[in-house]
Amino acid sequence: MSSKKTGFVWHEIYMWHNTGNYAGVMPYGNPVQPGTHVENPETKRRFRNLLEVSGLLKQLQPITAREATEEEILRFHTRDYLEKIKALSANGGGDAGFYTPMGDGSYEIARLSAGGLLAALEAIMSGAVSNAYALVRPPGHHALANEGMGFCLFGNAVIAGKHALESYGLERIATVDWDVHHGNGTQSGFYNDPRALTISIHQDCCFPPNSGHLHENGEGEGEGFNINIPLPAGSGVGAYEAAFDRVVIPALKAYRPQLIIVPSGLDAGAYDPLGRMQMHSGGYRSLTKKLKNVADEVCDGRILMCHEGGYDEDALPFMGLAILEELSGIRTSVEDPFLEMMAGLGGQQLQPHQEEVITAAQQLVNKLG
Ligand code: 9RB
Ligand code: ZN
Repeated sequence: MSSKKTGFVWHEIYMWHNTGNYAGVMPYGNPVQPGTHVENPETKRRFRNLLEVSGLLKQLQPITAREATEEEILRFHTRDYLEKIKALSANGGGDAGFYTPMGDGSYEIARLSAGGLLAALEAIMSGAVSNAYALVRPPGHHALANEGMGFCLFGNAVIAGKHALESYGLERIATVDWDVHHGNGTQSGFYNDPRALTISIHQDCCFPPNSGHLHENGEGEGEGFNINIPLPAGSGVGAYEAAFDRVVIPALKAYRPQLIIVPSGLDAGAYDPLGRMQMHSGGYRSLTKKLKNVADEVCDGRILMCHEGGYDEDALPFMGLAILEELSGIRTSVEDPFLEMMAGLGGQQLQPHQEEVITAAQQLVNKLG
């Protein structure tokens, strides 16, 4: 086992990105009473707090975030979009696109969010850490080149992936997105590019609308290098493990990326308000273990995880802790009090209609050769 530590990115200012008054995901206005936006600091704060209270935080390597430069952001986004976000941010905020509220100063915070991944990537590539988790905000996996979407301003994982390819000269990277929603932005960033294998495992047609289908398989030179696994609502740990064993891990073994980026949304958790899946901390622990094993085999363990969605304030921190325990190889004495209850839910085992989707996705791996 590597003696190097797991890196951890956090900055309090990430929590100051203001999504404002909403009713969950819905803009308010009569007849919708104003409330809080679902993507607010609380799950992220509680995740970090549990890392601290468990004693794990002090055993991780803190990584200081930097702001991504304009050039780094423009590797993915258009100049017009960057200028739009900059102007909104300087003028009290507004909507960056499709259901993506932002407040005063969100431009700088979003640059620091993308740059948190860049700093973590630099630490991984220099060998200062073996792998890393960037607990950043705002999230990134829905953002398109010219439009904010689904609470995401800049495509953090795309910007990091392009940095790996263009500044570090890597020839192949992979992304494995386990957020309950489709990683459409990350998919779009590399859709024509065979240097990135993009994989998203998500709840079928949850968000964005009509996105994340099996047939979205890349195009041009990138044909074959995008894999979607749209699992039916209700899928549990058995379906996720089977999808990893039969699709994600074989795809990574065939492609042999030199770096694995994981847009890590924890909204596939059983009690998450925005998803209808049944994952729990044991499931995320198991998936992280599988990823670590394959990363050890193909890319010297280089895994960069970046935080995306996840809205179950109470149970999410335990899912995050399980992931960081596996990444770091350090087991704390904290037990997840939600685990037994969630593991006992009906439908945790792989069901035939879920297996059908996995079998169809398996065909796409064969094309990778
Ligand atoms: C609304 C619509 C949503 C729904 C879910 C998300 C989740 C993001 C996430 C974002 C926006 C539609 C309010 C469609 O966690 N990603 O990882 N908004 N969806 N129509 N309307 C009226
Ligand atoms: Zn999500």
